[in-house]
Amino acid sequence: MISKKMVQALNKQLNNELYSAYLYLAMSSFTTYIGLKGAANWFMVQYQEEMVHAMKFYDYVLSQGQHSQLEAIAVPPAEYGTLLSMFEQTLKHEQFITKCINDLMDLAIKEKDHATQIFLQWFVTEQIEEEGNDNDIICQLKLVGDSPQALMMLDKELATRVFTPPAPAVQ
Ligand code: OFO
Repeated sequence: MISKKMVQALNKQLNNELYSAYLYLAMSSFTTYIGLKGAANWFMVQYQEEMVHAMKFYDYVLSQGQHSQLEAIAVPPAEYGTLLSMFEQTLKHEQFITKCINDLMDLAIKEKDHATQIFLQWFVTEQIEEEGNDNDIICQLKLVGDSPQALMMLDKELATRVFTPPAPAVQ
């Protein structure tokens, strides 16, 4: 049986994932505003992925016979600077999320909660991909430097990202 402490920690992460979604939605709005529609698409896909992450926590807590205590979502910044700065902020945020997932896993191990460890394993793997994607784009943006042409080319590439909805759970 899942502990109260574990449920509270999972609910906190549900809120973190909703904040992640909110942050990337704000970034999508900002990049549209400054004329980078490809980057806006990238952040919109990121927003959709974060909503999937949030719902995974929501569904898992229910599957354990508990329910989620929903809390207020923090307000994301309104201004973000350059695209390079935005991806550096994105990486920093994802490193924070990685730490949160690791802390949750540590708690699940401490409590010998095997089901929650299996559930969290997906997020451990996901965070490797999340940080990797951000690092790749940061490298590309450093190569772009001050060239508007190179920035527009990269923006076109960011426009190709598509959201893949998760496969339905096998019954
Ligand atoms: Fe960005 O991985 Fe969830 O929060």
